[in-house]
Amino acid sequence: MNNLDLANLFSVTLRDSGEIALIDGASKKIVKILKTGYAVHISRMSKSGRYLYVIGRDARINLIDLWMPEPTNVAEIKVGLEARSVETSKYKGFEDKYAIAGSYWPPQFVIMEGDTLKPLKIESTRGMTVDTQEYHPEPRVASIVGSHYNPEFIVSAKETGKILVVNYQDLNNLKVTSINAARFLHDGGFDSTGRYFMVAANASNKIGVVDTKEDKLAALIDVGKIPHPGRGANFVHPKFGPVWATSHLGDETVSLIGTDPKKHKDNAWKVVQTIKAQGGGSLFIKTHPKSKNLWVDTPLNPEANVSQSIAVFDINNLEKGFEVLPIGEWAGIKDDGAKRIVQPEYNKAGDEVWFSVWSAKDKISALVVVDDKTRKLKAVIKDPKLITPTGKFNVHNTQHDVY
Ligand code: DHE
Repeated sequence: MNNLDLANLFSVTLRDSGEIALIDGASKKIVKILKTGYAVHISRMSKSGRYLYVIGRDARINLIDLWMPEPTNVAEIKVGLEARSVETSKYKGFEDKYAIAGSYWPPQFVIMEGDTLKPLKIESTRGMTVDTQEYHPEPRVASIVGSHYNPEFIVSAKETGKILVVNYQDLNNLKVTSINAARFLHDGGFDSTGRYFMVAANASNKIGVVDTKEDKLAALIDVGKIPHPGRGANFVHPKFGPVWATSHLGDETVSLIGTDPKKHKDNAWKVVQTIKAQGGGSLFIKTHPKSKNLWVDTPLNPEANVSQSIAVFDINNLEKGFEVLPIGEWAGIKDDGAKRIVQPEYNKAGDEVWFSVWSAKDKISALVVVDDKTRKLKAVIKDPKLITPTGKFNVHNTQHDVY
C-alpha cells in the first residue's frame, strides 16, 4: 500500500535511543523512525518481505508491517527480560507463519504467530553441557536461523554448546534434535547454498557446521582466537572454490573455510587459508555475490586509526593484502567521538556498501556509503536523529540470506 522501494530499504539499529531508522537505499533519506526495545539489537525479515522483526536487549520485539501506507508497528511482545535474537519461518509452506525469539534470561525460546506475535510455545534451554555433561541452569540463546531445507529453526544454546533443531510442524508434539557442537555458541550464518549453518563457538575458538538438510553436525573446525563472523561472508575462492569466512575478536586473522563437499571435497570444512587483516577487535565481515571485495571491520580495536577505518581485500588476490579506507575521516565529523566503524552491509544490487560510524550517544554519528567497484566515497548520511547507528539490515539481503 505504499510506493517505497521496500527491497532496498535498510533497517538501521539506533542502539542507544531504542529506535530503528528505515532508510531508503537509493535516496539515502530517512523514511521513518520507529520506537523499539531498549538497546535495540538486530532486525530480521519474514520470507515474503512484508514483516520486519526488531528485538531489543529488554526482549521486546516489534513487528513492523512494511506493506502499510507507511511502515507501522503492528504488534509488540516482551518474551523475557533479556534477549538478542529473533527469526522467522522460511520453509516452503510456512512462509511468514512463525516467529521465534531466543532469550538470555529466562533461558528459553518462544515460538509465536508470525503476523501477530501471539506466543504459542515456550521451551527451556536448561540442560547438560556438551563436554563435561554437567547441568547448566541458564544457557542463553544466541543465534537463530530459519532452515530452508526443513520446517525447522536452528537455535544455538550458548553455555551448553548445543544446537537445537526445532521442528515447527507440530507444536504440540514438538520434535527437537539436539546436536552437540562446542561451548559458547554465539553468532553465525549460512553457507552460500543455505544448507549449512556455520556458527561460532567463540571462547572455544571453533566454528560448528550444521547440515540443516540431514540435521547433523558436519564438522567442528578450529579457527583463530574468538571468532565473530556476524553472519559471515560467502564467496568463491579462485583456488579453493566456495568458502565462508570469519574474522576474530582476539586476533587479526580471517579464517576461510571450504564449504563445498561435492565439488571440492578435499577442502570442505577445513580452514583452507588464513589471511591477516588490520588487527583484533573485529566484529563483522562482509561481501556480496556480485562483488569482488571482502570487507573486515575492527570497531573494538584499541587503536583509533584501526577502529575508525575498514580493511578491504580483493577476493581474487587475497595474497596482495588489504587496502585501508578511512571511513571515519570520510564521515567528516569534527568532534572527538569514538567513530567506530561497524558492520559493512550491501545494498540490494550489491554495488554499494554501507558502514556505521558509531559515536557515543551525545556525539555525532553517521552512515558512510562506499561505491563497491571504485572503493570511493559515495554518500554520507548525517542527521541529528541518527543516534548511535550500529547494525544495518537491507531488506532484500536479510530476507534471502544474501551475505
Ligand atoms: Fe550483538 C548479532 C549477542 C554486543 C551488534 N549479537 C548478535 C547475535 C548474538 C549477539 C547472539 C546473533 C543473533 C542472530 O543471528 O540470531 N551482541 C551479543 C552480545 O551478547 C553482546 C556481545 C553483548 C551485549 O551486551 O549485548 C553483543 N552486538 C553487540 C554490540 O555492542 C553491537 C556491536 C552493537 C549493538 O548495536 O548493540 C552488536 N550483534 C550486532 C549486530 C548483529 C549482532 C549488528 C547482527 C549481525 C548480522 O549481520 O546479522
